[in-house]
Amino acid sequence: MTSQAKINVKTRRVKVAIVGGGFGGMCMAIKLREAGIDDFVLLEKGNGMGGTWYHNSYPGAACDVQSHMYSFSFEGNPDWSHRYSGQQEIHNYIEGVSQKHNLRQFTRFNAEVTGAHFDDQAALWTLNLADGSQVVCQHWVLASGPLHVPSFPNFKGMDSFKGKIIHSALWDQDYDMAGKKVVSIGTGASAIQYVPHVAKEAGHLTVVQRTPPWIIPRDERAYSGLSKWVFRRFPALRKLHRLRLYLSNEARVLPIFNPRLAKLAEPALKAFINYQVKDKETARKLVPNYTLGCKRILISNNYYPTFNRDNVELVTEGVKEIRENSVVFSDGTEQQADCIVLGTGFIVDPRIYMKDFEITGLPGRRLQDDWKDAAQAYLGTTVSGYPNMFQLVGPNTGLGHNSIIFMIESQVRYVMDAITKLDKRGDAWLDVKQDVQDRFNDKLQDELKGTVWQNGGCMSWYQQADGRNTALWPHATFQFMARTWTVNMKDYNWQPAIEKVS
Ligand code: N01
Repeated sequence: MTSQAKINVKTRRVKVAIVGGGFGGMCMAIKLREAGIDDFVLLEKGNGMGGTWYHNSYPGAACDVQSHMYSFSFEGNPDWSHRYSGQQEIHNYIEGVSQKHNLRQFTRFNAEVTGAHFDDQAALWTLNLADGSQVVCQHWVLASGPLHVPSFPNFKGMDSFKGKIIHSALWDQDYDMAGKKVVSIGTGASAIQYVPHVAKEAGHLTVVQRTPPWIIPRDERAYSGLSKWVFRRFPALRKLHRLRLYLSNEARVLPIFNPRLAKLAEPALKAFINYQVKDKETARKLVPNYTLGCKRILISNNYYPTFNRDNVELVTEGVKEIRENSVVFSDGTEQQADCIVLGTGFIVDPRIYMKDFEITGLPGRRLQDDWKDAAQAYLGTTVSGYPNMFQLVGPNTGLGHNSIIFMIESQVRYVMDAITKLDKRGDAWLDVKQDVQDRFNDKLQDELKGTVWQNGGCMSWYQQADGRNTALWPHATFQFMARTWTVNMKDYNWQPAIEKVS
């Protein structure tokens, strides 16, 4: 029986299926349309476009990359209100881009993909969806991003808590914190953004810190009406502004390779803490004990001053247990709580968050098995044994210093080149050679050894439990762009179309 014969009535057949409607999936869809390929579907598990920027709506949610950089190069927006935009403004931008390119017409919302299986006889992928339907496609692009499955800590007694528990990525807009006793756990990028806002609402806020982050001042400013007019009237000047921001961000890559350089900036940042926090003991607790850059460097002007408020307390003891109405710390102290806010981040290891997402490739290949030791891909985009499957922001393409949209655009260009070359050759699939992928990853891991992420004296979400960094690209972003500019034919096995084989 051919695989076509197995297709049920709920099956849709397309050339390309995209999984995820965030910046990555949208970019892919736009570039397919520009290439004249309308035979695709975008599958989004949520009910709107924007991915991270659709789901993360906690108070104070904003981007710590400048707006003119954190937007598509081909969809510049002269009207950004501030150097750094809030979630709502970014989401409005996303909606505008989506409308301009008619992306909704190609999108199925509430469409959660639960598995993907390759049929090498038909040279087709079948994607299974949670509602029981299937999509059959020649290519599929996994654009779900690494930061979409919230991580819930498993504290003793957590189930017995009678109050409200809110995760930063699943904010309950209807819950009123006014006058409540709130315990917030975690001090990462999300927490430092919502803490100042929660502090203003809550009766009492306890901030539980396991590891202090390094925080640099936010060079925030509003764009004047004149700047916006100039950017609108002279797009070249807007592009120049973007280039300037790009280069200043890119310069941050230097301390990553030279932790001693990073150390030089630490005294100034300690002074920043002492300047902003009145209580000396609290200020001391807020100083990190690892090298700047080892964990993501955060930016804020209003996080530290929050600790000058009478209703805010910093706790550095670990959480021992949670009771019906309180949180107990490792030193035995107990804090009454109406609400616990979890700023505890995301499950970022794809081997864990994709454990129920079965992917099978060429005969005998299962991604969970192939990634048993570590998630690996070639250029973060293709995986040997999984023909015509592409990932955006896959292994080792994350950034600690610049806009991820730059990486996404590079990857999408690469995927488009792969699809175009395959079509031109009339082949059925392309599959990256295993030795090419292995050499790429061995070299990458060697290069990571000298970086602040491995030598900076911290553990971060950039690393797997064994310390291996499968999250970040350890070079300048233009080096990634150069590597992904075109698909090198020699890196891949090209499978002639089925008709030619028989
Ligand atoms: O998550 P995180 P996040 N007990 O993993 C603590 C992006 N982002 O949501 O450091 C006690 O960074 C944990 O402590 P420790 C950005 O890429 C971007 O804040 O592991 N504490 C840490 O303090 C970012 O990196 C923007 O010791 C526990 C915190 O929880 C990524 O999202 C804005 C704990 C988790 O921090 C994730 O950021 C927001 C436990 N059991 C987010 N478990 C932009 O502006 C965890 N923690 C673009």
